[in-house]
Amino acid sequence: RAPVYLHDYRAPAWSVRNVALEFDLDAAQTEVLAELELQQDPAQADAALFLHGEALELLEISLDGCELSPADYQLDANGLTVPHARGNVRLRTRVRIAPELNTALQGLYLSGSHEAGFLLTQCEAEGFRRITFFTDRPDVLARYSVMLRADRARYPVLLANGNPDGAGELPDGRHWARWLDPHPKPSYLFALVAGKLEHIEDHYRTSEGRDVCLRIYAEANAIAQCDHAMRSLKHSMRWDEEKFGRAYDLDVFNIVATHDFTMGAMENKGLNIFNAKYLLANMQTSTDADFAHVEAVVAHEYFHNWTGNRVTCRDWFQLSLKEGLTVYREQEFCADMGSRSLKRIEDVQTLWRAQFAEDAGPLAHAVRPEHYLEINNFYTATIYEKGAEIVRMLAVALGRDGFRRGMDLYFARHDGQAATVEDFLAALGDANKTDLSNYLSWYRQAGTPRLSANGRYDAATRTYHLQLSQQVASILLAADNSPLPIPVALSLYLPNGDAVPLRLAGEVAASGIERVFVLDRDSMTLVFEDVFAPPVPSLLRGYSAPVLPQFDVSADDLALLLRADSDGCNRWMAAQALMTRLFDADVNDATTLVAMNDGLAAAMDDATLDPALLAQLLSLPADSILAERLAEIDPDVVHARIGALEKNIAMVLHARVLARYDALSADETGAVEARAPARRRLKNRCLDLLCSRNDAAGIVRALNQFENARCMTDSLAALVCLVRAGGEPAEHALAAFHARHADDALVLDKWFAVQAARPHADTLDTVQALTERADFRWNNPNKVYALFMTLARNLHAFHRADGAGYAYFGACVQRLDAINPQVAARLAASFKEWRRYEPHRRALMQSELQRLIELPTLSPDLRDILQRALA
Ligand code: B3K
Ligand code: ZN
Repeated sequence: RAPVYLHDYRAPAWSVRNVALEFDLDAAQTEVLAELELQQDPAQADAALFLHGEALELLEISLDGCELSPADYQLDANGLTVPHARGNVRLRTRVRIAPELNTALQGLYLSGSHEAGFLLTQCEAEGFRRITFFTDRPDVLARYSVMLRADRARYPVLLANGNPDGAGELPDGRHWARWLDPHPKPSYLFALVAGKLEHIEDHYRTSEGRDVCLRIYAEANAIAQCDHAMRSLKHSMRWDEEKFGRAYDLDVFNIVATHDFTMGAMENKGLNIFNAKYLLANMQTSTDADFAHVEAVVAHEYFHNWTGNRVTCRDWFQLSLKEGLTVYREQEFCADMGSRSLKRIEDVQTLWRAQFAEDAGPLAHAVRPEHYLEINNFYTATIYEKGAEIVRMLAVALGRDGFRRGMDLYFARHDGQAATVEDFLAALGDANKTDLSNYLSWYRQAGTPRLSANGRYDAATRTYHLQLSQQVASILLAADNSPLPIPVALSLYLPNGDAVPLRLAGEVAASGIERVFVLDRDSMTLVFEDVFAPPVPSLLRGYSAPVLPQFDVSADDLALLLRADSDGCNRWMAAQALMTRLFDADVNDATTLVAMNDGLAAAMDDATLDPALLAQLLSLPADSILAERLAEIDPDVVHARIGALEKNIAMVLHARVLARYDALSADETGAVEARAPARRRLKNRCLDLLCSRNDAAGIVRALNQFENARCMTDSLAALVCLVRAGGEPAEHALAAFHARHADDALVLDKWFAVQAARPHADTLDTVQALTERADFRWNNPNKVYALFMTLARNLHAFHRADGAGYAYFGACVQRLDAINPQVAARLAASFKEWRRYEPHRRALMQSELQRLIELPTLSPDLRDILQRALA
């Protein structure tokens, strides 16, 4: 397979105006009749008509009503060429596909069992070509009319994009339904669903006066768990109207839940399809985090209706144009629905854990890459999370009203179009009479830039000189290494905890205690006047740019921010910085240790602090972030240092933690109401700390909480503590948990994951044994991720010194590649940091990667990851 390059982009030689599809649906064999109204670009009059198509059995083909003979066209593994077609033509094809053999879950496939399952589609990025012959690229926008026919008993519900356009009976127990989508769309947004599904229904009246019928479909045993998703959907619809002036544009909005889905969810026009994990929610079976995920993903897919569907991407290089922007919108929605600083902390955690690691290794790529081998491998933390950070920087730099003006212009200009990142920047810039084209460098450069800050206080003149400078990432891949525009939101704090009114030299008056300065050169110095004591700078407030901070501040400065910063995110960043310094010093740094311990104790004594923020202040940075601090990663060292740090916190804060746990535990009601999740979060972080030294006091509480839990959050948190401690209580709790939830696939995923996470070398054998169980399915991505994504993060088992973890994991990737290449590729990316490890493990990982890449049969997806990882 040859790489695709951005600079090779050409407008489509052939476009489709209208398409009429007819499906005769059946799990074993489905026939698809397609009538395409094709139009040739007059500027490309020599271009042969080429349509993508994969794994399609061509039964019939005609051009402008004339049947074609095999001499009139060419078929190969990639598609169909009709050399003599010219101008405007009507092409009709009939193909046969086999949904139930489709384990890759791209195109039309079967969810669930042969007897009771239902049919559904996943087309992004290039799955539509596995349904019919088509110009399967995002810049071909067509109007779709879809006729579905199927056996009524087996497939009573028939759904497709757009609005319903009639339904009726057919002979032999069959029936039909027709759907019309008035909005031209790219093929990746096509969807259909057919099967035995229940639904819940609600209504929403848009600001434009349109009555929309909202339905969520799920299998009968899950339909009672869809209410939270429905609420989230209505909140999202309202929010997009209020915050972005975007209303919904069809008469129906349907969502369908499936247990068999490679990704989280899919924004198909008017027919979103969800991994059940991100749709179903219930206090007895879902954690508070699950509830939050459902809200976020429902919002995300809904927001795509404007950022992705109405304005789509010109080509897949622009993927972040829809994904980064939609993640940003989702983040803002969640911030408005709950706690803004908490949401920001969680997003920064994800960015640091997933994106920074990606950006520092061989799979690093720009937010807008220049080339790809397999686009499905680019649904990454960089495209999503870093992409969202770029949009956030633009929003910070433009301010709320300026950003809204820019978005309005973006929608006005590009509605109904396939756009580019340049279009986006131009619209935001033009609406604000400013040039934002320097932000393009953020889209073009891979790697995480560093931001350093050095302050100097001059007591004589009462001035504070703050020098900010940026350094490009060492692994810079793109040719473009120009300085980046970095919005730095900052405040200055005096030792007493007051913020300084900010006045730069030359300004007449101070304006506010927080300001944003855009560093768009290698370095700049800000001079603040009327600063009456040496201040502590609070930088990147709200984490205003996705950079690696390298600030010259003392442990005492960090302690001040941890105590006094009015920005919750920066309080948390200060705590993280203290913990990171202690990790670096293997906890042997008395000044930092005192600063952290005192800071955390003070936070625990602050009755006004949001319990969820306190829980975050008490949490260590993720293992993987701390591991990155070492010149060569030795999992044993990482584990030992983290253990020492955790035990120090547990010991120093023991009395406070115990008291807080007991108080929160006595108050627990198991409710969903707004403040309950924050309290549970703190309670369970306390439990975690109480159990970290295997003290009886902790284990007894964990057992008690497990037995008496009123909600999944509490029962799972206790189970995690018990399993980590091991022994009989762990076995007992695991058995009880399984017995309670044996029929619930999503809860079983948790049960699998908890075991794969146990910090012990033997976990490898546990995982192997778990795959032999009847309730584990190799062809179900959720089960596979529960075991293997978790295993890959397990320092003790995956990184076993004897290499057994790598060998076993590699064998599983190999096995999965034959089933679902995208899943195999995602798992294989877990090896991406192999070069960062100490020599022994590095060699073991390398040889496993080498073994895999030499396999005789390998999917393009997996090969792409292996090649890049080894390059
Ligand atoms: N756009 C989809 C992801 C499609 C995955 C393709 N392999 C989900 C989302 O980002 O909303
Ligand atoms: Zn998305």
